[in-house]
Amino acid sequence: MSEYFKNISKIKYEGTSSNNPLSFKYYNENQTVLGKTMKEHLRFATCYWHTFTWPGLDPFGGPTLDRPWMGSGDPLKMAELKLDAAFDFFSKIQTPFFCFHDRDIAPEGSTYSETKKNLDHIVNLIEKKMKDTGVKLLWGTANAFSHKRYMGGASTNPDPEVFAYVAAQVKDCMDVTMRLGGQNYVLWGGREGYETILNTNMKLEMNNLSRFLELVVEYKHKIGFTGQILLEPKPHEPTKHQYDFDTAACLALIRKAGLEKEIKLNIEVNHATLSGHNFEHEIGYAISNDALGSIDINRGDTLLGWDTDQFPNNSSDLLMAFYYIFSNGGFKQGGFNFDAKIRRQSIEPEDLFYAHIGGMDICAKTLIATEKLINDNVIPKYINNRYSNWNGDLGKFIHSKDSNLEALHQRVINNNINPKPKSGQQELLENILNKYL
Ligand code: XUL
Ligand code: CO
Repeated sequence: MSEYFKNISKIKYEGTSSNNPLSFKYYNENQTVLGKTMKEHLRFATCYWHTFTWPGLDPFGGPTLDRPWMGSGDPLKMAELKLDAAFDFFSKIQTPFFCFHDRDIAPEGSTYSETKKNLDHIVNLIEKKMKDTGVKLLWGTANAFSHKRYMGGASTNPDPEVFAYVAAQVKDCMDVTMRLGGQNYVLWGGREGYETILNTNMKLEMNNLSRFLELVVEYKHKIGFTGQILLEPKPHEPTKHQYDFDTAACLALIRKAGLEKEIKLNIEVNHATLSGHNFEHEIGYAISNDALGSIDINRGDTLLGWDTDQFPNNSSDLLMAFYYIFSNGGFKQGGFNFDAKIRRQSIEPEDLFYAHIGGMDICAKTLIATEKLINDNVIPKYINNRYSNWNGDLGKFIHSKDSNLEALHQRVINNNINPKPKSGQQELLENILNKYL
């Protein structure tokens, strides 16, 4: 048990009649929904970076979160203190998984070798903590965006030495992720984009990014890592134009490298909205292309145009995305990672618990609604009916090898084809959905 969370005990399910703020109202890990327990379906992960490393900065203000491990002592000792608190938190909030960046768990040293030594030291401790607590690793990732060497990008940097450096860093991080039994490895290209076309060779940068993806996949097979490799789309922030803008842009990158069988996507709610889509669109697009790997569950703020990374709190933002995910079998290796942070005024240890309890409860509540929506079979009924003519003679002919523009031209004339518009029934469907919220 850590000193920092010593006043908080393991969070229990108490149901909606409970007034205890440190209890779950909907998340009952052993409750069966859609044939599996909530724990098995939701596969929640706490993220190391926002929950334990972010000090409460914003562009105008300094740190507000006064955690004991954020003091000015020996950085490695601080990392150990943070680790104790983190595993105490995971065990009490009961997310079965956690996720990390290499630099969240261990400090950067003054040389590459020193950094690696720090990482190995902490990973030894993490391995022991994972054994003692049973908490598992959903995914690991490398921070290739905070240090100034990466200011012009990592694998898309104009300097090949930076490419080599990030290759070394990702190799170590993949080794560590595999050693800790990670079920996925995530690539989020924080600065894999550019600020101005005035100084940018876009073609070279994209070729280099493609080469980097090839090297990652090749190494995965070399070491026998059985986790999924996931690319995480984000349109901008920190960089103005990012090559991994959204699901469609990521799929284009993956296809450019010929790796569509090897790389899937980690889709984040707030990144979806920042790219001008909504979450369900990004989920639906990925599933339709057999590319959904995992999700980062959070939300933005409609009045703020940046990545506020708030905890989810609204079922109507999530229901259709959940519907898509769970009517397509849910996650096997992926999960729900809370890539979310508390507000900078939420300075007490309890605030971290309230945030995760709220996020886990809203996901559980939405999962229960999703079960009803799936079992009532209402949406497929409308969709199947809308597309039903594709099962008929003409639909089949269009996809047959006998069809071509001339043959279709002939059919329109011979059969006097004269399509009649039909209602899309959007309002009716929105009213039906309302019953499940
Ligand atoms: C940044 C973001 C990252 C990735 C992992 O917006 O979402 O935390 O999830 O690097
Ligand atoms: Co994320």
